[in-house]
Amino acid sequence: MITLYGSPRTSAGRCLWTLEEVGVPYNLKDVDMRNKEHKSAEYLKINPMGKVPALIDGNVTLFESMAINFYLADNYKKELLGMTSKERGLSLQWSFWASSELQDPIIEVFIQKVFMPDDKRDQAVIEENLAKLPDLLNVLNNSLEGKKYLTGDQFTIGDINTQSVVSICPMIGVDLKQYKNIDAWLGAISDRPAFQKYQSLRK
Ligand SMILES: N[C@@H](CCC(=O)N[C@@H](CS)C(=O)NCC(=O)O)C(=O)O
Repeated sequence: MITLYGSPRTSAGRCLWTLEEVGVPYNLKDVDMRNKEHKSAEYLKINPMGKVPALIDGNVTLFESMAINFYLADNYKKELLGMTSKERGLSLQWSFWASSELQDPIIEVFIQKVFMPDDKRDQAVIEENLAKLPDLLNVLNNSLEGKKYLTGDQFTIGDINTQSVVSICPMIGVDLKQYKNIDAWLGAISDRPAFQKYQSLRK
């Protein structure tokens, strides 16, 4: 049985969603981060980075949420990788883009707005990073023109990995409705039963 370490409202969430998409049984094991369980010697043997998520599947132990998602698709539902080389390339492209280009400015703002106490909040960091988002979101919005998903008609891990970053935007005050294609893409994703199950687990 697969074990996923983490909880739905962390980076483990995108893996939980993928587990629902592939439809295999799994255990979700909460890691008590308030009590630093993620830094315990026992957990560091599973994820030496001391972060969630991590996944154990038989003799396979993995960390890095987006890599876990590619592993799950490769093993349990290959179509989620993409059906053609082009789709697989696009799925990877958007996953790398989400983690290396889009995620950093979003997380910088998220940390300042959500975690930082009022007296420590750095408005300059917020403004500097918010200013990066329109260009990035326009790249995504333009690429989605005339497409249901990021590769076209085929839903892939690229959609999961990218949506899981884009979906933080409303929490930091970025209105996605102004990006019409992104808005339509989020709507198409929200119709998926696996996504709905994942959302119910976040509550
Ligand atoms: N690149 C990693 C990031 C994981 C990550 O930062 N997880 C956070 C929770 S969302 C964490 O465990 N933070 C604890 C820490 O950094 O000490 C991934 O995608 O798996």
